[in-house]
Amino acid sequence: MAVSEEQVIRGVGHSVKRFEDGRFIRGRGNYFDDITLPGMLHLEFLRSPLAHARINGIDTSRAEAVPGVVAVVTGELLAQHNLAWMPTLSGDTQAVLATDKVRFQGQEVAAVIAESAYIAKDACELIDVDYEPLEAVTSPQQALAEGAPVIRDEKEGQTSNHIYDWEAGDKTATDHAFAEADKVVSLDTFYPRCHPAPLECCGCVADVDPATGKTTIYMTSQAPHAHRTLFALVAGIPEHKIRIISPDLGGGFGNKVPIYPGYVVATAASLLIGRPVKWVEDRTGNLISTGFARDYHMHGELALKEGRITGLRVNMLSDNGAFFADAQPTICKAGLFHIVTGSYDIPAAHVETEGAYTNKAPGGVAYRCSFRVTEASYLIERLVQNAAYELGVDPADFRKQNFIKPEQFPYKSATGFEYDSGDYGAAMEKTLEMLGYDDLRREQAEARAEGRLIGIGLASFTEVVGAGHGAEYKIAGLRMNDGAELRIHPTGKAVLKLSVKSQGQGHETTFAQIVAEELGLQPEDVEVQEGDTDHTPYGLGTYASRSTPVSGAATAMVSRRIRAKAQKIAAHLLEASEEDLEWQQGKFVVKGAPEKSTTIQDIAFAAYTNIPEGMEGGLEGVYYYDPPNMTFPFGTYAVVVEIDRGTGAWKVLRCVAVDDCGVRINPMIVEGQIMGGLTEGFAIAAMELIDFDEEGNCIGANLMDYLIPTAWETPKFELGETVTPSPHHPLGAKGVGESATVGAPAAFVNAVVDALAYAGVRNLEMPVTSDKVWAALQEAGLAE
Ligand code: MCN
Ligand code: CUN
Repeated sequence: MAVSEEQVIRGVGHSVKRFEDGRFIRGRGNYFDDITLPGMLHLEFLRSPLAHARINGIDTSRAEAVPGVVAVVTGELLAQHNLAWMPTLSGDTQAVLATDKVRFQGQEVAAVIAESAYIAKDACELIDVDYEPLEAVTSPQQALAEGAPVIRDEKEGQTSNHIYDWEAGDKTATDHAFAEADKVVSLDTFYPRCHPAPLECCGCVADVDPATGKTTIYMTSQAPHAHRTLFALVAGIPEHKIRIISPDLGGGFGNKVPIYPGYVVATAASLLIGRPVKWVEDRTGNLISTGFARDYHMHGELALKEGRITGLRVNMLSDNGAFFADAQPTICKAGLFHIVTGSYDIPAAHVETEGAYTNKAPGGVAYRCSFRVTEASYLIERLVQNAAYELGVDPADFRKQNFIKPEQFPYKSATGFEYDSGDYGAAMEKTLEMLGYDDLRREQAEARAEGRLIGIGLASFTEVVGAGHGAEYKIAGLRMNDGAELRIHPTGKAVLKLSVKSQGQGHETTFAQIVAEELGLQPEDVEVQEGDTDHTPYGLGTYASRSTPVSGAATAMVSRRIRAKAQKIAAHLLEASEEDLEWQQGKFVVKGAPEKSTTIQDIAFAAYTNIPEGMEGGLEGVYYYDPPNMTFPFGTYAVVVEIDRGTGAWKVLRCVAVDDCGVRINPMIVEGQIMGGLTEGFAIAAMELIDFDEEGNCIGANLMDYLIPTAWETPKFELGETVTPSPHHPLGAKGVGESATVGAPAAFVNAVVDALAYAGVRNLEMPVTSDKVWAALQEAGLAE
């Protein structure tokens, strides 16, 4: 059972191939749609064709008469069970099925439960809804204008479409900085609505057992424990009678954080009918009704004095759709948008935000960004580039001048964050070196002389990921901390159970590596289990790149706790005192007597068979980790583009990305995360757009209209790294899952703007499509 001396434990820092891929590449993944239960029924929604209309009546009789239809559920029926409305994660209410009005196109109006999904779908078309169309409100400016129709007129005291005001920072100090400035640079920009669009849409199988009362819901959930608690609170089902199983997920990207009407109606239907009910969302349903992203109108101003940024002022207007359903910590009305000071040492900043209801789908925040960090990062990185142009200095030099310096960490930002660690200059230098920046700037000038337009864009982002700590960061009253439960079996094989839930991030591999690192087991000997609330410890789930910062820390801590017990057993086995033992990876050795040692495997066996007098048997534990702070990963990205003066099309010549996420547990998986994130960041900058016409019709309701990138469009990425450990994380790791999507959009847009900046162009709006570039070329007299 002994581990040979030479055997390397593949713990932290090893690019272990992903264990989960064995089943995925064999087509043996287990998704919710693979689940078929005896007697299972199928649910389909009738969705509203109108963005805003009063419902005068719903006639379900024709649908009910269809053979195979078991029930037609309307909001009125749900209202009898007090389920027509549900609370949102931002403390608002959201219609499960429309009762009084429809408030966005695609809103769920009624549901048909039938023997097959096809019957249900056909029957939906036989439901007659008497709509009285109302004026549609499709922008927050329109929503807040005098005389706009009040969308949420069902809410007591709601007389306008205003949702919230929120601010951060010091207004007086900021005003002062602007009064003293020798230059002010401002930018108005819009971060448009886009959508995470995971490969697998949402859905569930709800199974309420009439005999036992146990409710089992197989659902596409990034946060199964939080969802179970909310189900218990809202539906009044005792929590121990609810079991949520989040099986393999085909991507999430934030889309699977909110609770959607589909889960609620399927569960209510199963309860009422006494048979399992499956709901499978189609692509259009996913794109038009589930958690969208962004939709932020931003105005930013930098106060500049002697080449330094002395102040930042931001006004933001957010379009939240028909229900304020952002998934975000309760105290943060605009998420973590106040990270907008970014990587810069800005002494004074003030951020004012306002949210508005519109006749659009609810649920903003999702899509690979820790609660509005992308919007913030985009704004500051665009502003900083423009400031460099106005000062006539190089954008890289201007950033370096204004970066928070390594010796300033932990750094208190003007909007209230405490950055844990960073070395922004190092990441920047590495990027410039990989890029060959100085040569490239020369080539850019030469190319321009020949009439070619080349642009170089930089973005030095700082993220804030890994929420909590639990005292301040709560969602719907639930503290943001997470658990890990570890059991070492007698033969030294382990099972690790987690509260977080992978959607493709490789947790089964990386978390096993953390145990491997701490206990000297091989990662293959650790099975990682997630997603089943009956069998995993409590915690708030996977989003905001929080799995490594929170559950990763819990895993390290529970492993250390077990190691401490193992040391006691080792002392007993070696007949030595505990203090005389030294831990070497995988074994305890008697100090000064290297021949006297016992392996973790031997200790595990003894834990069940040969324990010291008075000790409790077994080798297992659970740890709930409440992080003292968030982690602040960062990096510098650089993009080089060339613009076609004949069409406005731009192509990416280079994309260099240097990331610092502290200690990397699995470098290969981290690189995979970054490449995926860069692809999405590129797509947001270049093509992804959920738009609406004046009547509130969603343009972007299918993958012909909503463009997601394929391998064909995706540029080649060159990756680099620096390592600045987080001082408060037990392994020094920071989250990384969203970094690239946060940092990349500004780098791409900055590159295109940079190609045209010499001709006075200062802004292009995302997605930067060729027609927008073409218009800019024409205006600047550069079109060919
Ligand atoms: N990792 C590591 N070393 C670090 C940091 C992370 O080895 N210093 C590893 C982790 O152990 C994990 C992966 O990288 O295997 C991502 O870790 P982390 O940054 O902790 O993020 P989460 O696991 O919490 O994942 C969430 C994040 C979010 S919020 C979105 S959105 C997103 C993303 O991950 N959605 C994804 N990446 C995705 N990747 C895939 N394939 N699919 C999604 O839906
Ligand atoms: Cu906001 S996308 Mo991820 O945090 O699930």
